Amino acid sequence: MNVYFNHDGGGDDFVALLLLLRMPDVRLTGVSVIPADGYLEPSVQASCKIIDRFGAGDEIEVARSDSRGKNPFPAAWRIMSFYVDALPILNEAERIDNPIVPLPAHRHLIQKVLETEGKTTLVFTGPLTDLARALDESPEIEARIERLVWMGGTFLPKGNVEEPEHDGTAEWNAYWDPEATARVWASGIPIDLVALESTNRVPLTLDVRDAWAKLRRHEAIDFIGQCYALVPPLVFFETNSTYYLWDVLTAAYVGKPDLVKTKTVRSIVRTDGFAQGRTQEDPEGRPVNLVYDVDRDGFFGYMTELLKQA
Ligand code: AGV
Ligand code: CA
Repeated sequence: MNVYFNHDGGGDDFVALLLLLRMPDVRLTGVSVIPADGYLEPSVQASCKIIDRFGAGDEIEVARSDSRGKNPFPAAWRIMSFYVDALPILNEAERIDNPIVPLPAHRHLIQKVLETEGKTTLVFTGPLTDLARALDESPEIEARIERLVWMGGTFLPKGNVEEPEHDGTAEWNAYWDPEATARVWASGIPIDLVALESTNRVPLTLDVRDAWAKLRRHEAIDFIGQCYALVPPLVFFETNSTYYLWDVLTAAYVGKPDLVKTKTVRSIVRTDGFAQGRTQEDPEGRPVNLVYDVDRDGFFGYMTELLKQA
């Protein structure tokens, strides 16, 4: 399967990259980074270092996005990209071998989709801005895209945006750039939506951390243990900063679709006012394939198996 991966530099985005690198059936045709839940430079550098260290010798072009969102992420979350980039396990080598290309992300996406033989699956674990811009610039790419697998959205009454001028119904990746989300909805690309319905079932808990600590002799598991040491786990109750394995589940679904349950939902995207970024059920809306449930133990088992081999 040809996969083009666009991520936004959150802690779990890097773990998703690592998982995609380890999947035998996935051929990564390119990676791009949008500075949404992370800062641009450390997220780009960390991506290259992860490919160098865990990518089995493959070179995978990494492109920087020049997109900016309407509703920025809190700096307290974005700062994690600097911590991940500075982890000693990613800095043992004194240089970065993996290429960073000058093309902006949306043009890089267009180039890779057009030059790749056969169709490409897009995996997005941040906002959809680069895809929306790519579709505006080169609508002909649509026919060459197999589907979009996106971590984003929710149809639950409560999303995960807690901001003063929002009603709380949206998920952050959709809210960062509501117009881009709506642009992708307006396309004919099949969408697999790894939404909060399923990601809410995979919070980072203390038992998960403990299990990884025991397996830290495997380099890749040591690495993710360090990444997840930087964020607050779910102990007593969920808060706005509770960490889930959102993007990691999204990557795992690409490699092992039978871990989840899906159903078709018709929906629209709100771009206005207090509910902006909300994905909302609507009988007239476009169909999406909603990932609404996950086999939690199966997911953690699959993830661990992939990383043990690294
Ligand atoms: O809404 C989930 C998305 C995922 O792509 N991101 C984090 C994941 O990378 C935004 C987000 C929501 N809550 C967060 C987030 C939190 N508590 N910390 C960091 N990022
Ligand atoms: Ca993300």
